[in-house]
Amino acid sequence: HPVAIRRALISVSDKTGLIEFARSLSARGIEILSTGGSAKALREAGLTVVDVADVTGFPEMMDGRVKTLHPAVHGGLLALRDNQEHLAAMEAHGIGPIDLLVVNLYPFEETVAKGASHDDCIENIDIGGPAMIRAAAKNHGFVTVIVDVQDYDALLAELNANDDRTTLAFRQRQAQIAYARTAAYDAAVSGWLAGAIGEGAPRRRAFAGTLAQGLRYGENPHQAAAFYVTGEDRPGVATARQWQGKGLSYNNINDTDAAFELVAEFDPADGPACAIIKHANPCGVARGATALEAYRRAFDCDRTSAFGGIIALNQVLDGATAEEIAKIFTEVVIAPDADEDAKRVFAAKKNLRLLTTGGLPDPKAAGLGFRQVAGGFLVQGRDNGHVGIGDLKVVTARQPSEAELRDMLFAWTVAKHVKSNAIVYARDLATVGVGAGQMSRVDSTRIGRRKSEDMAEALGLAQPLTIGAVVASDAFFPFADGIEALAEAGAKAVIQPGGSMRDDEVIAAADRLGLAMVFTGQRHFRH
Ligand code: 93A
Repeated sequence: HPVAIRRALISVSDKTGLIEFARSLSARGIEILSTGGSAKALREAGLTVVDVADVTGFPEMMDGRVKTLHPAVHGGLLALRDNQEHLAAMEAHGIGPIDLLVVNLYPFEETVAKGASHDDCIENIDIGGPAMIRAAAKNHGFVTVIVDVQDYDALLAELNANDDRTTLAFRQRQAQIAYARTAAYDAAVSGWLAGAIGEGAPRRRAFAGTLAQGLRYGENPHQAAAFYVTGEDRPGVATARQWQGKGLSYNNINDTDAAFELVAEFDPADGPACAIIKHANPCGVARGATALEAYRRAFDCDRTSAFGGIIALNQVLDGATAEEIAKIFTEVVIAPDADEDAKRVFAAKKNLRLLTTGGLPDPKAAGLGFRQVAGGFLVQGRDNGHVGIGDLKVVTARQPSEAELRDMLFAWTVAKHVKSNAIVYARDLATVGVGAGQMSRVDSTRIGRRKSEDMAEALGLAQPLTIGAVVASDAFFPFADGIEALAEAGAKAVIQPGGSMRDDEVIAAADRLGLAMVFTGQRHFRH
């Protein structure tokens, strides 16, 4: 089904590459119809263009809201070229066929992203563009549609290879891209409206992202992958600037996100914090008087796992911290900013990627999370739960000290970002043992303890740092055995949601073992 192109309609907001592309079309004898701004740009470049207004017999009106919405355009796009009735209708109404449609839409997403006014955003909702795109894509049996400036070259190559015609395969592929574009566009409008009216619930929402980059592969080399961005106004890995190093991999992006979302929990006004992530779980998180100290303390939680990890800071990366980080192999460092010294230090480390975000996301902000299941996907509100000191309920005879309370809230915040079942041992605002992703909570307590014992041996400490530590558990203890295991590890205070059927037994065990325990009333499962 190769189809020749005789008449094209060009209506583009993004005029990148337009002139050169249109010249190529013109040189092939293709007639070009165009709308106001596009026609002007083409004419200024010396091209011959027919105004759409002359085709429709109507001027562009209502600030351009109505320019291409006319049977002379839509009939030309939709008519079946092998249908006698359609051809007769064209003839009767003086409608000429349009064989190629080149449209890119009003920049709605960019307008929202730059914080434009409500009216500006509304005005940038394109109606005529998507209508034409959908019409041309429906009629891809005869019509070619191009919606992305990146596909101009592909079309020219197609014409070169097929004697100035397009194949059905090419038109189908472009139609598929076209519908992906209009679907994403409408989803962006719906998402923006949801934000404007405070509709945070995941019901009756359309979801879509814009392709940001293809990835070399997914979690494993045999899986294809790509990175889509949603245009959400949230500093993080999707909007970060990369200063050096090769492109991020699928796993890098996932881990960098986990690292940055975790470290963002710690307000820089309270001082520096550092998180080191491996396989989406933290292997060390700490606060410190300086970024350097925070990094060293995070590193000392589990030096073995930190190798090849991803590091996030909640404040500017400085030269001294960069130098310390550069001592071992690290995949990615992400921070709100990095000073010149830090950039200089990292410049020598070709494989290390440095990302800066310009700020920290608000961990309490609403948002949506997605998870794919066979044949569908689950949507839920982002886990933006937060527990303050006033929310804690002491349930044991022993009252926790102020230092213990401070460390418990720290451990609790970290536990929110550890895969369930999560057990986090902490002291002096640093993790000293993390048990992640186990099917049994008791196993997580044991793993955290063993990690701490290994580090004590490696660092030549007299005893593991879990002795005297506080512990956070992401969900309640169903039985007393978890508390017994923690006491055995030497922990002295526990923070957990509470709410188990056997809370009485669990509290009695804590009392018997001399532990202080607080309930948060909130759970942080993470899978
Ligand atoms: O305001 S619209 O929704 N009404 C229309 O009839 C219409 N036709 C094309 N916007 C419309 N367009 C859009 O105008 C195109 O999608 C394109 O983004 C833009 C090109 O306008 P110009 O050629 O004047 O720069």
